[in-house]
Amino acid sequence: MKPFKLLCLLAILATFANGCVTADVEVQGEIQDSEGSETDCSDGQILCDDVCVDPLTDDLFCGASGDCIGGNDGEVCETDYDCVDGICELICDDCKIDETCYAKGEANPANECERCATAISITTWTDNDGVTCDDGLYCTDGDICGSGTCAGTTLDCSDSIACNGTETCNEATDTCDPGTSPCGIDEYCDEVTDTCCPAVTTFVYTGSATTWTVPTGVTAISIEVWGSNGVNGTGGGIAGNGARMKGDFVTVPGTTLTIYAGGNPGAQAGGQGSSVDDAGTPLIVAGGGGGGGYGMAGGDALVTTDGTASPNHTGGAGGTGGDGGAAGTGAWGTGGGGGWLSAGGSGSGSAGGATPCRGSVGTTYAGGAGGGYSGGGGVEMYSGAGTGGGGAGGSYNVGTSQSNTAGANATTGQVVITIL
Ligand SMILES: [Ca+2]
Ligand SMILES: [Ca+2]
Repeated sequence: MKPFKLLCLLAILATFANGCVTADVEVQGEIQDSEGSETDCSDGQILCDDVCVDPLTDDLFCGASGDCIGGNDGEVCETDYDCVDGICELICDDCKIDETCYAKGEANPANECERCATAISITTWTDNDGVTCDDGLYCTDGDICGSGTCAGTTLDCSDSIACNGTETCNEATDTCDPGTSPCGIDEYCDEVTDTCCPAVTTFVYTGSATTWTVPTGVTAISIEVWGSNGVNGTGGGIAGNGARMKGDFVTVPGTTLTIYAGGNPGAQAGGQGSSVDDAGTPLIVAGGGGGGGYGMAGGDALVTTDGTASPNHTGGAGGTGGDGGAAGTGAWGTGGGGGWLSAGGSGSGSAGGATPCRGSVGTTYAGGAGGGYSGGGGVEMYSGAGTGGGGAGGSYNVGTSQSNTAGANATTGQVVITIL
């Protein structure tokens, strides 16, 4: 007979010996151990691996039941887990939220406006109001936590200048974008005074150079220059016209540009070139026309850089590459027109035009030469040589969006600067 069954028989016999008849024999928990002896586990415990354990609290046999073998042996609780009521549960020192432990004060990884506040709750997040945060939006400012949510106030993109328009925030590009200026088409926004000012400034011939300083905030201008015509000759000799040159230029605010609007002083003089330069470096030059000779026309100024010789008489060559033109020979030969870099050559009849871009004066039968980026050529003149008009000055333009016209100006020169 096997020991277990012997045990049961003895128990039954003992019951009869006591005079009690019962079939309600308590056998559960009366178990034989591996050495062959019987082991009693107290109520609520079961024998697992030869040891009586409480399956409700035992970390090695958590939730075990019955014979504690195979699928009845419960589960082993891992580190940080304790067996509670037969189930392995995560044990946290501070907060335990959604089966994860968080230290006291630790922020919710999914919401920086919530934190573990053990004094308030160890099982749910607590609002972390009043701390700075980032709502991820460029167009909000001063982001702060409130009611567990991060939010800011609308970012003020205004530059406090009205005349350049109202800036707006662009969330897509994380930028404050400029507005549309309320200034009129002929005005620009002066950001210093916050005033719409005339965009166009015109300079006319005065005989002297003047300056113009690029206003604050102005980064682009258009310059249009008109070279002066020459002076008509006697006997119906029509003077040549000046060139017109126009271009757009990138500017640095505060830069002072030098302006000269050409004239045509002197008898039968060649016209002066008109120019704008930045500290001696020419930006744009419009050549002056040649002075008229006796009954003979002066040359019209071209839009190319070289000066021209007399259109109708032997004379000096036009200057090239920014130099003055050559003089005409002969007792009354006229001087060449001045270029940007050098004066025109002097003839016996008149001196060369000065640099930069001044014309030469004419003699009785010969026109003076126009000035320009390169000077026009003077006219050869001596007794019996006939008559002739002066050569014209060349022009120059390093601007963009150019618009240039040869022989466009039949009066004295001017310079027009437009703020873009
Ligand atoms: Ca923000
Ligand atoms: Ca503004």
